[in-house]
Amino acid sequence: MSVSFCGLQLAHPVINASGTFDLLAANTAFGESLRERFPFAAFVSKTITLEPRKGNPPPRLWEAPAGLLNSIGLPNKGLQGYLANDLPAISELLGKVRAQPPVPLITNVMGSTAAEIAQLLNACEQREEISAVELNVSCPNVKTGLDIGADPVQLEVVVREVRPHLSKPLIVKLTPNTADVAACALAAQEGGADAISLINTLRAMAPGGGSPKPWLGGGTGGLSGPAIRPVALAQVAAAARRVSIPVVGMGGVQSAKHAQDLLDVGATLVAVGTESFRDPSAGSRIAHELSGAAETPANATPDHPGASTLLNLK
Ligand code: RRO
Repeated sequence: MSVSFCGLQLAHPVINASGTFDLLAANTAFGESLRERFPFAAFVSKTITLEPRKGNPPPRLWEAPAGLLNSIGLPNKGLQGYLANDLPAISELLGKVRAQPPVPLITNVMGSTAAEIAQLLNACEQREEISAVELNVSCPNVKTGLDIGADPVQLEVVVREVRPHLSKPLIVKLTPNTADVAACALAAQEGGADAISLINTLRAMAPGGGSPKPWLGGGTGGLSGPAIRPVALAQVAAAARRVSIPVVGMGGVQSAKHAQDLLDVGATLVAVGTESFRDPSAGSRIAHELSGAAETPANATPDHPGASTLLNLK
């Protein structure tokens, strides 16, 4: 089950999607059992920006049919707050996790210009607790950031410009809110990314319940969860066909079957996101099931009866 990813040795192919698992809160809630059975083979931090951000006004969440809409808006302590407070705490905790090989930390960063991103990468370069960086060019909840990731030409220019600021592996997290995700994947690779990850959430809106004002404080939000799983599969497959660097696939993964589907279309790693809110141990459950998944014929246990069964069509 162990996997080599951008020079990192991982115990298995399951990691977390950025922003979907608060490690410090989970430690307070689950303590020793979290350290005993850590759900992920690598830990990805929530997105960090240069300056502190308060995030979007509430409400920030809406339960969609088969999914979750978020308009969190990147609340974080900013680079200095992260380096001084969260990074030491996260790294101390990861050091106490009983896992072999140890669980590396991937820090997720976002900036609205190449100069800002370069500053973030410079800081990550200097901290040995950080094994790799994921560059978020795909948050649907802020005006900046999305455009860089949606336009392959701009994306390649930015990745190429910031690349020299980091000798560690650089993963570029792509947006699904673009015309041609495979072109963006290739642009990230050509700019110098060591890996790509996808998909982030799909831009969506919750109704205002009779009011023209939408429910979420930020207006629109990002859709995640089972609803986006087929979109993720299509986009991961398209991206993996176009690039030669490793791909981290995510989007609605709830079971080993869903993880295996992404691995089958070319992902090297799979990230679990929304499912961890429902079941914080989902990562270890999926990794465990995945280790035996090869014994199950691909179509032996369909996870959905399918339209023909539901409609009683033969
Ligand atoms: O914080 C957020 O609102 C957020 C981020 Br940074 C992201 O990358 N994806 C998302 O759905 N929400």
